[in-house]
Amino acid sequence: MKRAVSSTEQPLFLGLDSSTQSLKATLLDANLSVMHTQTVSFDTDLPQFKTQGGVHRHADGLTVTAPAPMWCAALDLLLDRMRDAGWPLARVVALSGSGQQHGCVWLGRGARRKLQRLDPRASLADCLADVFSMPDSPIWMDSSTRAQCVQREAAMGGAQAVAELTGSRAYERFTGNQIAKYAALDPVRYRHTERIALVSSFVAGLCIGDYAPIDAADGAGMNLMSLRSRRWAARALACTAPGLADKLGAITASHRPVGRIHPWYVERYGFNPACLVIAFSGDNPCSLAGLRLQRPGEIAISLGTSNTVFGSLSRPKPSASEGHIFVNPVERDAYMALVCYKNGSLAHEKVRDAVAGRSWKRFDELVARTQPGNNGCIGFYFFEPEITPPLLNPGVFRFDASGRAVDRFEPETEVRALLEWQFLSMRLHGGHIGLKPARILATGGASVSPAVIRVMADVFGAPVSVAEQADSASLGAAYRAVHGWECARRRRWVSFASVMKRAAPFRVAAEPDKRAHAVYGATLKRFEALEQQVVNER
Ligand code: XUL
Repeated sequence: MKRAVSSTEQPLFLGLDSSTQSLKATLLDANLSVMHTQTVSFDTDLPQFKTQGGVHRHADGLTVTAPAPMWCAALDLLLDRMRDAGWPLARVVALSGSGQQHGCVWLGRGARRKLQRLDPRASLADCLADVFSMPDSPIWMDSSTRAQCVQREAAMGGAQAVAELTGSRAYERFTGNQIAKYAALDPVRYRHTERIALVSSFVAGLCIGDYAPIDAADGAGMNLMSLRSRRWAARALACTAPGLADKLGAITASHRPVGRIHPWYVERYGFNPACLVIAFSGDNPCSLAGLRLQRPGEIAISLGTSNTVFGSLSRPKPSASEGHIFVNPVERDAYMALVCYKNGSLAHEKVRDAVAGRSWKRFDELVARTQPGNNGCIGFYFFEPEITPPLLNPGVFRFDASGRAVDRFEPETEVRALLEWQFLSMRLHGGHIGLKPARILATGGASVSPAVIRVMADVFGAPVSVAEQADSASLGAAYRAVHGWECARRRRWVSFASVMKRAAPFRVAAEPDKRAHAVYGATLKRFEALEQQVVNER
């Protein structure tokens, strides 16, 4: 099976996305066209891990973890499916990947040796069954580290100082606060932990059979890295846990190779032994690459398990009140601004199930029966503790046109209220950190709905294009594989834009309606005041 790619065969590129609910793969040809995609869904394909939506929610209502061994089993299954479907894996010259951000994987003493000595006769799950010093990985949905956030912010000179140093004030889900919690809970386990990886760098490590460095874009979501120098910030490490720098390893630029694929993949699945592995990154940085956001004023709205709104920035202004600044994974010396919502697709589904008989079609029909502005009705649907605005005590709140709290809306009012809440909130909070769109690129499951796209275009007053492949993170990972490979091949920085010239342009799916946009402009102040009222009352 071992052979190099012959000069007559077109090179191929692979992107992996280890997201909250699934592991996906996208295979690209040399013209950047998608040849194949494949998915493993954690709940249904790996029922032995007993996850719901890919996670375990703990009894305190705040702690959320995912079983780290599941990510190995998922990669085994994904590789089997790619092989069984006849993917030409021997032609893959580079691969890269994406991971849900902030989550961490704790690897015990001896894990590195086990990674290096993967045995092609056994699965990853079997080879690596006992490498985890903490098999339940805290993930981005966790909100249990308020105490650590308060303590670390105080140690670093306050929330604004932390935002300026790391790009964000201390957030519960950010890795540094999680490490502080678990290191204090069990210092012996912490001492016996050889490496703490992010989900992204962990899966990269599975591919190279070694510890892989954390890339600067995902590293910015830890409250541990200096945003400007792209190195670990001594002040942030000092107030987290002893000896942390050694356990975190190096930081690398996102376009850099981290190694070649391990022989395990060559022997077992027929990969090309020369296949380069480009640094893996976070799912939002990878989506930025997948949506090819380049011009100022282009912003992305990703409607997934989390909803996010983000865009590229050259001069970031980190704020203690909201949003995050990460490093841009595909532009040198650039940044990306992001606002994240926990109540994304699961909130959307809950409302659909309650009033639209579990049908997206019916949901959209109901939306069409109402007018922009929803006759003054506004709702807030916090089924889970929320990140934006920060709210640990969930609940659903509805207000009629006179601002009176009401218990329920008619089904058609309810569905529109959900969408208007999501997009008005993005306009409000995204605007605060400089995300003012001239053009929107929408991605994620709900972006296929015309009703969703219409409300989005009208709320923002900007044309919306929809990515053809809803999973922009795995596509973006594959694009980054191409970009990293080009840079490595030419031994110099090559601009991402020049590499992406070959990709097909996005088509506009909705133009904004001026009148509807004016209604939303007039609603925004009222929306902001009601949101503040809800936050104050919780
Ligand atoms: C971003 C965030 C989520 C996760 C999971 O800050 O917490 O978007 O990356 O998708």
